[in-house]
Amino acid sequence: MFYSKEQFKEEFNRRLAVENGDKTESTAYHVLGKMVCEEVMLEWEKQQIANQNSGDKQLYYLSIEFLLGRLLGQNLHNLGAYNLVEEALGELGYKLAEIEELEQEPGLGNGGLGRLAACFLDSLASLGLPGHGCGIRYRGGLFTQHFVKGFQVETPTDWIKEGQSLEVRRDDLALDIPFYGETHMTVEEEGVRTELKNAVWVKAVPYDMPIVGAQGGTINTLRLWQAEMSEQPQPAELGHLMNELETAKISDRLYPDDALDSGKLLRLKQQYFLCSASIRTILETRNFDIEELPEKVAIQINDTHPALSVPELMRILMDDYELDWDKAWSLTTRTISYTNHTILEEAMEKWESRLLRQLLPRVYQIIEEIDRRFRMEWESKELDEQAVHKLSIMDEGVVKMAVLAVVGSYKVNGVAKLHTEILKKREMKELNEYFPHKFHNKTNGITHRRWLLGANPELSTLITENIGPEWIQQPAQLSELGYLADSRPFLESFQAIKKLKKEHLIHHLERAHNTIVDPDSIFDIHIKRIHGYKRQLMNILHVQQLYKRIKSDSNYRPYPRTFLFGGKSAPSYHFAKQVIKLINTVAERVNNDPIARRHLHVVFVEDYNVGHAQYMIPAADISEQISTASKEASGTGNMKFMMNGALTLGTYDGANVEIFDAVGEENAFVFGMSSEEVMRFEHDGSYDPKDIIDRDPLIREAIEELSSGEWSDGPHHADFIVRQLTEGGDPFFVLKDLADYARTHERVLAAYEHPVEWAGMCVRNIAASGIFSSDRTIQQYSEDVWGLSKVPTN
Ligand code: T68
Repeated sequence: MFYSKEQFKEEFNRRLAVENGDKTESTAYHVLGKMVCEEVMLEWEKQQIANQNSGDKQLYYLSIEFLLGRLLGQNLHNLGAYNLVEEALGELGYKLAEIEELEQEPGLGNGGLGRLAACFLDSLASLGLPGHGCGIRYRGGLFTQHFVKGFQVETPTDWIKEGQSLEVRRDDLALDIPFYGETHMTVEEEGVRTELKNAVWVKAVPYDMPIVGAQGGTINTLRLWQAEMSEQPQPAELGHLMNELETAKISDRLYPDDALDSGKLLRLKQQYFLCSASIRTILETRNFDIEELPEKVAIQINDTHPALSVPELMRILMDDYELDWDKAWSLTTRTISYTNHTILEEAMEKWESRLLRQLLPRVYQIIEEIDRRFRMEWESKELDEQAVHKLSIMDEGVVKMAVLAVVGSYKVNGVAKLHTEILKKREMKELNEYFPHKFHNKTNGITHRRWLLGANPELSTLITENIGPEWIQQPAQLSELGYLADSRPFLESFQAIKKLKKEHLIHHLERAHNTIVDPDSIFDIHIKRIHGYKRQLMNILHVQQLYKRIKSDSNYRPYPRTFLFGGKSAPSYHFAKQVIKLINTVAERVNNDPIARRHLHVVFVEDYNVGHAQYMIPAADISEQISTASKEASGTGNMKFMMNGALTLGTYDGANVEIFDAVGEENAFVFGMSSEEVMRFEHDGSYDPKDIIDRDPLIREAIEELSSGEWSDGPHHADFIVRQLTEGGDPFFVLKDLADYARTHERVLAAYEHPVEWAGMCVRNIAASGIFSSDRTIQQYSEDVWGLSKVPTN
């Protein structure tokens, strides 16, 4: 269907005619979606069968989130049909870009962890490696964010509309998952058998989506599980625990509110549902001897949400396959590997034992046994209290999922060099000493197909015209651009494209938000989840300072800047919600001031998502990566900006450190405390924000204004923020880094006065960005952890 323009047009028109001649964009979207689907399906089915029969090792990537973004354009690109379809549709009077906008993006994720999973799927298929995703088919993705009087208000998002064309429900592969019940042991000749009796069942139905690799060569599968009422007989007295409503909740929402026990239990149900269904389907469709499991299957768990995979695989191997503990343990710990994405204490998952015991009695028993055996191994050693605590899976009435994941995996990785070092030397020091060969680093990456070829076709074409097309297959070849960083004509073309991408963003913002932005201003962009450690607060405090200076000093008339923000706060995260309100309040004031608005503009993009990011990143001049050093495990937005020729204004944190190394600090704006300093202060508790407030008049003024209610409309919304910055001890060192941050912005302004040199810096960033392609990351995982071989294609 996609071989020639004429053939495509003919087929497209034929199908359109069947739709009663309706030529709206919406019909065109559905027709095109169906055509892509049919193109993919046949080949996909063939490959699924071939994969199954080949005996080649398969990877399963288990993740509670997959933040896919829109898929129509990605599939057309990867089928190599995008340009053909764009032209053909153009001749028929349609704009492909506008048709693409009709797709509701599946928001099955929240932030970096989910988007990473999506980039990895793209790279696996594009590198021809047999790697599949396993997740949950939430009916509602992440909530939709609205601003009401500047506050974030959440409404549910229903991404599953009728006729999602690229998924297939597989009733033939549905499974029943047991919850609750009691364990029964019987002593038999061969040993003790354990069974779960009186379980309450939930049916898991898989919906499969094809993941099309570049050049359409390899098509892998993303399997998303949906919870439905089971047809198994339910125990009369417990059936109400999984009635229709309770069952449907399991795949209803991503991250249900876990303030109450009922919410906690629901998250636990989701996690077990994902692990159990995925592992069962892997084992039940296998065509190899169970003892060969580690040679045939790799299971990667994306953070600890799927860590119940460890006891669940044990349970199945022992109870269903009747293997003894040692054999089951050996298979499990040679099959599962784990990626850690955070060291933030509050994000380290701990489940109360009483909840686990109640919901999953057999799994709980196995966790107890894993803990007991592991404890026996190290108990004879002389360990201090701290070490005992760090090595305990079960501790003070909770199960620590990260420790369970480390003990049950053959490899454990952090997601950037600095993060891995912090894991090995501090957070998981004792575990690393105990398992010296387990820990390794795999610096994150992003798919250049979506973030450069897809989001910035103009820049991609310019690159190809100048260094040839090899970089598309081998992004490291982008380094060839380094030679052009001093070439005037090339830099001028780059500048023209940056301008064009700014115009595209402006047009997008006008359409989506009714906001008008100055195309000649510096676009300074801060997009990511709203969180204390990501320090959106520092950014907006700096904007406040600039505003004050413009108002009070008639000689200060800096080059115009537009500060763009985007991101959502977790619904129950009060501090982050106050920061959102503050940004919106500052925006309102600055944007409505006749003098200030010539120099400053603040735009907070509502309901930030992958689609917005694809407009914002290519238009950026400055990429704000200003987390408190040591807190951001890696960051991946930083890589997307770099690849599109934005300059990083950032701290020595996460993958920023590797970005600075790759491009040279002279091509970035580096500031702030180092991770050692931060950790030292945290350790000795000697940081007191009051010292800074007393010493620095600008900061004192900023705090006083916040306290006085000057930056609040109505009641003192900023009180909470002020308290955190003062009595709260300023846990993210906002005040400590603010002055250096402000000075660094002055450096940015000075550099921007030299457009040619600036463009040269941008080009050096693009040239150095190849190593941040997720193709590199996946290649390394494949070689060091998974041991995959390329899928042969014909
Ligand atoms: C992110 N983690 C890291 N976690 O913050 C980021 N949700 O530095 C890194 O680049 C990225 O992972 C990919 O490695 C998350 O996104 C979560 O979203 C999360 C953690 C716990 C509970 C819920």
